[in-house]
Amino acid sequence: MAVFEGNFTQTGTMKFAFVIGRFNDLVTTKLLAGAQDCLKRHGIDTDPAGSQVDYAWVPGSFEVPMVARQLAISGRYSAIICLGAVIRGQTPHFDYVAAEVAKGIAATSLQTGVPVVFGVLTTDSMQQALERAGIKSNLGWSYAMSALEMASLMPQVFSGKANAANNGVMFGTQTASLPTAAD
Ligand code: INI
Repeated sequence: MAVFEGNFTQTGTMKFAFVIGRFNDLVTTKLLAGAQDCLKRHGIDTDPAGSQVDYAWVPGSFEVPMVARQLAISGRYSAIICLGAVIRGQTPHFDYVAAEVAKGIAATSLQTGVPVVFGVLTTDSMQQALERAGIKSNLGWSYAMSALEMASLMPQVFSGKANAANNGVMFGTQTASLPTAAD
């Protein structure tokens, strides 16, 4: 039998996409910077002109799952990192946006088999959000770590081989069984 476990060392062939909400971009740009720092320090070229990381900006967290799903279906990525900041206001709007983005990201991951990281802060105040986006710690860093781990783990799970040599490679032929854009 086998132990399937991700690692953080064989990152040369990995490809990632970020989907980032512009709403509350004071927070989301800081989450992005933290995540990029983590990827860079694990050997990944985060330059948008390079071959390892793509970036998609969307108006707000509500739109994040739609774009994440299309990117996942493309089969081009080892993992997708979704970043957003949903901050409670005076109305119930927060609850609708937070619920939909969480459900949408979970569904995208489950339906496609591509790891989709839930990097959306849901906080009661801007202060709480900023504390988690760099003032105290930067959760963007942790979200990138989750992406690296899952990008390394999933090929092992798919192949049934622990520490498979194809660590982190996108799912290649397995995209044939993914839902299509028309689904
Ligand atoms: N989008 C966010 O990412 N965070 C929020 O806090 C937020 N609030 O509170 O309204 C928010 N709203 C915009 C939403 O995500 C959509 O972009 C908009 O409704 C258009 O579909």
